[in-house]
Amino acid sequence: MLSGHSGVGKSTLLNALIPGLDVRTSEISMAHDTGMHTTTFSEMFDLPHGGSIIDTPGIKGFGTFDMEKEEVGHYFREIFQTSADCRYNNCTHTHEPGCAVLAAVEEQRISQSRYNSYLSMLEDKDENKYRQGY
Ligand SMILES: Nc1nc2c(ncn2[C@@H]2O[C@H](COP(=O)(O)OP(=O)(O)OP(=O)(O)O)[C@@H](O)[C@H]2O)c(=O)[nH]1
Ligand SMILES: [Mg+2]
Ligand SMILES: [Zn+2]
Repeated sequence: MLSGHSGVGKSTLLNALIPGLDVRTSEISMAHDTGMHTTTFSEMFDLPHGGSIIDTPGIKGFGTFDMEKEEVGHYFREIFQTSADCRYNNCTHTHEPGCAVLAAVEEQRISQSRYNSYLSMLEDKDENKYRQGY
């Protein structure tokens, strides 16, 4: 069974092992310099010299499953504290008027890199990167 992070080349290896097989592989994402999800379900193939091999979908990063989108900010101490001053209590701190977190990032009271990490975790939720069951 081939298992490992998404984009490490599991399906590419499989295509190399089985002549004629053309399992879908993905281009390296230019934006993140990493592979993108390609294999979406596990599948078993017969090897030419006997035996079988299973290709599985890889995970893209550490899982933030079991966490609601609105909850992501709670795990960033300074974002959580600052969010008490946001105008809306369901503020996602991305575009809302009166967002205290955006103001704090602007004024460098919250570090840009921490805020970027927050955004990338939100984005993960949007893309539904993490499959059920992981
Ligand atoms: N440079 C380099 N690129 C590779 C290698 N193996 C795979 N790639 C490239 O990495 C990208 C992702 O490969 P995949 O085979 O789709 O990755 P995967 O592990 O099956 O990914 P998931 O299906 O998302 O789990 C493709 O663009 C491949 O061409 C390698 O050994 N070297
Ligand atoms: Mg694959
Ligand atoms: Zn906010």
